[in-house]
Amino acid sequence: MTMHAWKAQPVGTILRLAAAGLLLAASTAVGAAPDGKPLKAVPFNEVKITSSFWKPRIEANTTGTLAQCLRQCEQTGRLANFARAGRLQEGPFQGTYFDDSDVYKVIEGAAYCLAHHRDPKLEARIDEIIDWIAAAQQPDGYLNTYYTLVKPQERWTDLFQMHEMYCAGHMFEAAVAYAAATGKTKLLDVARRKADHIDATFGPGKRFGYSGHEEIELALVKLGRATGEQRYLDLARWLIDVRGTGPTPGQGDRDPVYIQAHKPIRQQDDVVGHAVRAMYLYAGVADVAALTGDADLFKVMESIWNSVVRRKMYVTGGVGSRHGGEAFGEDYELPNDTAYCETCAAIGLVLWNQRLLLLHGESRFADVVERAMYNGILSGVSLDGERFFYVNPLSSRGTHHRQPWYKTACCPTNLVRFVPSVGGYVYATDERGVWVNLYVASQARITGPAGGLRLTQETDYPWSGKAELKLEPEKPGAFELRCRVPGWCRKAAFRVNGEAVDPPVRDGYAVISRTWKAGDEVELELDMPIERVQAHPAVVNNRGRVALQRGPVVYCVEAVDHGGRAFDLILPRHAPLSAVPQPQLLGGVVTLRGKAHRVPPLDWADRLYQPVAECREVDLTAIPYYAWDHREPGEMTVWLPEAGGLEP
Ligand code: FUB
Ligand code: ZN
Repeated sequence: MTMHAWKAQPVGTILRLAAAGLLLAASTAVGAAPDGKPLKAVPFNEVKITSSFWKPRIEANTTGTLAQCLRQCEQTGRLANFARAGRLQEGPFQGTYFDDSDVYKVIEGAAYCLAHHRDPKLEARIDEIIDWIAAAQQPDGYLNTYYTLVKPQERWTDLFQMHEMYCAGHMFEAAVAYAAATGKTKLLDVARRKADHIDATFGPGKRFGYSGHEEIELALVKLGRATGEQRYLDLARWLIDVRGTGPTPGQGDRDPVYIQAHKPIRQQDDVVGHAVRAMYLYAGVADVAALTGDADLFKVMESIWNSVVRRKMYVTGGVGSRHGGEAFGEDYELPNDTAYCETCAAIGLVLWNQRLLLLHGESRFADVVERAMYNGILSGVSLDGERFFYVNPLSSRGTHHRQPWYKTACCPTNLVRFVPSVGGYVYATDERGVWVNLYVASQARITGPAGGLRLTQETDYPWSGKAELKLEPEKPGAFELRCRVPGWCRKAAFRVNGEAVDPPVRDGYAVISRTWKAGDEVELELDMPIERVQAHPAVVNNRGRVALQRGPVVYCVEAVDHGGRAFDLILPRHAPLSAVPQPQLLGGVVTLRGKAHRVPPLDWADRLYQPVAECREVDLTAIPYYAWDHREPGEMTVWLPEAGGLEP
């Protein structure tokens, strides 16, 4: 379906799209990328996760994160705000002006949980919340509890700061997800009325303005795709086109760099400003580029991608290094202890790179998705799903801990919608074949170019680089099976039905072309050694330091494994390290073990300097970064000082 072929779709169509899983895809690229290779993600509800790594996390998301988010939304007045704006209850607005967005994100997360498992009690609870949301909608379609309860005369006067479009965007996403998961369209109807209201207010020949916090752009594309309503797609495009061409309402002398409005989008080539905003914006730009095939937008994406991934991204996939403005810093400004790395920004990075992957079919984008997923995002949530990091530093003195909730609760409510949608990042299709983008044990139902296919993947990834894929096409058919060779992997071996094959690798994918029949098996072995990784020398704080990585997992050391200290460990370059499975530790991890050097504790009373002391050899244990802060608090660091870089 191209943009030009779209027309308004009746509800029946939405339900058919939902039944086909099309509204639950992590992102669906349609339209022509310049290199002509758009992919379609296999939606997560067609991918049953069997992975012993991901399954417990998806379960903890329902039992821990979702339950916690619903409880908190109730206790903090976020839900009551809707009842009050809808005159179902008396009372003032409670909380912060963007809190409506949390409720919408929780509904989106609940919808994904329901798509996995239809739980009538949960569904009834969400239906009730949706009734309150519908009651809060004003006769002209406007819906924002802060403005309705606090400043009804000031709607749309401060787009720079006040998040009205941001909240609307999250509502659109929730509405699409809930309709797709349950077939119920009450929230979708509310969303359409709200989108119609915005469309009647802003656009060519109407009011000028764009959101200070991007999000509505990608959400309008989602809503446009779900409803077939061309106006929503046009509005998304317009909001992107006018950004930075003039001040948005409320801007005054506020800094446009903060909201990526310092230049029109087509002139942007460096990622700047608030990190979450930037990631959402570029995800929306990728969506619009997919719909329009606009070559200029593809060029912008490439420059911005290089700026983020080659100069401003942490080894964990965290982005946005500065606390001030929650923002990107200069090139190579990647401090460890003061790293901001908001969980939402890492999720935004994944949303954006997934879209680029689907547009271009190049594994470098999946590499970014994977890096952020296993490190900078998963660190954001405790193993039981009940506590969260907003900020994800790469080193800590032991005072930074996950919290059950935050006044600004964007991160928990982003995690609740991200974790259950992980299955949507695993497979994709195009007219040539089936793409395996991530290695996650799963059973998928895929409609490929040669018809229906059941694909079973067995693997212990991310702890092992071995995977077995069993294909069961409904009928024998010729197509390509493209298996990603991750950027971290230097050697990959493949066998088809037990016979070694040497497929060509294109754009980071091994392409196995043949006529597939039921029972065919592909085994792959990605060499997964422990790597010492170094940073670009311009990252001054990492000079002389290494990070440990095995496969997609980045490691750290914690004081609890090293007699209460971690900052004085030094890793000799040639000290052997081994990967040790520890099923009982931290939900089941592979630790890295070896010997390190440590400066002995010295007497520092009344001294600021003293001669160096001989180091001692000590045992070193590194754990996956995502699992830190689950035991006794203490020092933690990802980057370790390294000794002895000379050849042995
Ligand atoms: O402004 C809404 C959310 O709160 C942003 O995305 C986060 O960075 C936090 O500022
Ligand atoms: Zn956040």
